[in-house]
Amino acid sequence: MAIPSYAGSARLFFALWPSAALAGQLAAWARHAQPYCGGRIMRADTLHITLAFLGPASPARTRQLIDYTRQSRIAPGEIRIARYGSFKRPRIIWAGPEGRHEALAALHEQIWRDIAPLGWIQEEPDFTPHVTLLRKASGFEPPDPPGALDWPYAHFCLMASEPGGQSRYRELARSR
Ligand code: 2AM
Repeated sequence: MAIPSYAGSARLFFALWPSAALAGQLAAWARHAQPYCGGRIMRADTLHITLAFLGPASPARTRQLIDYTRQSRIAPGEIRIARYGSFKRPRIIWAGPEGRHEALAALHEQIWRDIAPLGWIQEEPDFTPHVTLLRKASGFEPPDPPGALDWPYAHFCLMASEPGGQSRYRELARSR
């Protein structure tokens, strides 16, 4: 796959992307919370869990990350999306697992360990796996969630968030 011409200004991140069916169910979670919390509902095709956020990368470093992603293999797992949560300062309402998800935490650590030799240093404070459902929320007391969702995963993706702030994401590579 060609490296996009905006490489350098795009922000890169590793993510788990849901199937279209699961994204539709997550979108229903967003619609369910919106009357309570306000904010802007994220488009179903943008919903994901970020495993590691890198930020801008030069074309050469982007190529290294694409190669890393393509040769990676992860243990398949499952996430039970069972709760709403919120980040008040960025005004986000999200969906995520109940409690700590050991396999996701391990995957997050593994990715950062693997890309350290490429010069990437983990700057994220702590890892809270979540799917952002609403942005610019005005209320932070979401309702009880609809029924839990089971999210099986078998690979992760290297994604580029295109400049412009419209939540336009492009897959650059995926693991095996
Ligand atoms: P958010 O949904 O909680 O805003 C693309 O922007 C993805 O990277 C989103 O999942 C976003 O999380 C995440 N992201 C953006 N900036 C980040 C940062 N500084 N640290 C961690 N994750 C970030």
